[in-house]
Amino acid sequence: MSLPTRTQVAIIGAGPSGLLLGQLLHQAGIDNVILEQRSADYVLGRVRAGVLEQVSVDLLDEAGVGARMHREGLVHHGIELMFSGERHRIDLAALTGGKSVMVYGQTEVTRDLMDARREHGAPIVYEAEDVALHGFDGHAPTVTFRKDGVEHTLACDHIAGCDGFHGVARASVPVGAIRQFERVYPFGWLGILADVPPVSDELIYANHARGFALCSMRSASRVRLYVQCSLQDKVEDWSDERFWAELKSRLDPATAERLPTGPSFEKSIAPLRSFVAEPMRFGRLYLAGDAAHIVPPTGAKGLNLAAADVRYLSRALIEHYADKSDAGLDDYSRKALRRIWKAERFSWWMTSLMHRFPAGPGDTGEVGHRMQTAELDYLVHSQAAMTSLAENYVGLPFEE
Ligand code: RFL
Ligand code: PHB
Repeated sequence: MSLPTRTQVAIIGAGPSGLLLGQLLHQAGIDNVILEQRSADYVLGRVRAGVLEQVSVDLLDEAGVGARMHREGLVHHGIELMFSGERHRIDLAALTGGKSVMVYGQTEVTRDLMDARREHGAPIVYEAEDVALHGFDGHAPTVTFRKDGVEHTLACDHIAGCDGFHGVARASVPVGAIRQFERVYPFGWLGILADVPPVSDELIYANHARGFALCSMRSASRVRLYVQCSLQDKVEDWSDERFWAELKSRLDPATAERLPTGPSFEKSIAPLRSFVAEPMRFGRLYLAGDAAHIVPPTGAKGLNLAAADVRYLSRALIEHYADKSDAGLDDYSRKALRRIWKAERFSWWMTSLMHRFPAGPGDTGEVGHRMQTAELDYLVHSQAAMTSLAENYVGLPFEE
C-alpha cells in the first residue's frame, strides 16, 4: 500500500477524538490522515464510556454517523442517586427544560466512525510505530512513523494530537511550554460487562459505607456495572461471585433482591484521575480529548469532553481553510479549557460526594461521611441543587 506523503491535517490517534475530527474535516473537504499505533480490533476492544450528552449526540449527527445511535441507543431522562439505603430520582429532563442523555457505548461510536471513514476511503494507518512530531513551532510540520518496517514522513499544515493520555503529542511539547495539573484518587473502579437485563431503567449511582457502586447499561439485555475498589486489587482477585456479592451489598435491599446476575465477559480496573494540560495549542500542534485532560468517570464526562474539543477544533480548522482566518485557532485553547475546567470541577465534585475515601492523607473519616450524607440529603430535596447537578450532567452549553 502506498501511504500519503502530504496532507492538510495529520491526526495522531484513532480513538473517538481522532476519528470524529477526521470525519468532520473530511465532510468540509479538508484532507487528513490518521496515524494509530494499535490495530483497529484493539481499538474496538477497549470498553470505556457509555453516556453521551445531547451536544455529543448532535455532533455525531452533524458528522453523519448518528443513524445507528438513534436506532439502538437508549435515551435517558433521569438518573438515580442511592444513599442511606434509599433511591432518589433526579429528573434530568424536568430540571433542564427537556434535555436528556443517550446511553450508547464508546465502542459503538468508534465502530460507526470507523465504518464511515472506510466508506469515504479516507486514509488511516493502523499499527503505525514510533510516531514522532517535528517542526510544529514553524510553518511546515511533519510526522514520521514506521509501518511494516518501512520509515515514512508525512508533511502537513497542522497536527492534531488526539492520542490519549499516554500519547506522544503532549510528550513532544518542551517541558517549559506546558503546565500540568493532576490529582490521582486513592481508589479505582472495577467494571464488568454481562449479558443480563438492567435492574432499573435508569443509571443508579450508589454511595455506600462499603464504597461507591454504579449500575449502568449498554442495552436492554447488557449491563455495565462498577464497584469502587482498592488500587492494589487485581482483576484476578475478583471472581464473578465476589463481584455480584459486593455490588448487592452496596445497593438497597429491594434493588439487590431483584438484581439479575450472570457471567461477566469483560472485567477491568481503571484508576481515577483529574488531569489538565495547559495550553492545548503549541504553534501548529493542537491537543484534543484525553491527550489534554482526564476526568474521573463519575460524571460521565470523558468522552463528551473529547467531542467538545473536536467541535471547537474542527470549526477553527474549517474557518482557517475557508475564510483564511486564524481567529478560531488562536482562541481554541482558551475556549476549550474554560469548558474543560467546569467539567473537571463537576467530575471531582461527584467523585468526592459518592466515594468512600480510604484511611490516609486527605481522609476526612466519619466527619466526611456525615458531610456526604448531609449533602446528598440536601441535594435530593433542593430544586436548586438538583438543577445544578442536572445541568452539568446533561452538559453545559458551548461558547460560540
Ligand atoms: P483515546 O480513546 O485514549 O484514544 C487515543 C488513541 O490514540 C492512540 N495512540 C497513539 N497513536 C499513535 N501514536 C502514538 N504514540 C499513540 N499513543 C496513543 C491510542 O491507541 C488510542 O487509540 O482518547 P480520545 O480519542 O481522546 O477519547 C477519550 C475517551 O476515550 C475517554 O475520555 C473516555 O473513554 C474516558 N473514560 C470514560 N469516560 C466516560 O465518560 N465514562 C467512562 O465510563 C469511562 N471509562 C475511560 C473509562 C477511560 C479509560 N482509560 C483511558 C484508561 C475507562 C478507561 C479504562
Ligand atoms: C458507563 O456506562 O460505562 C458509565 C456510565 C456513567 C458513568 C460512567 C460510566 O458515570
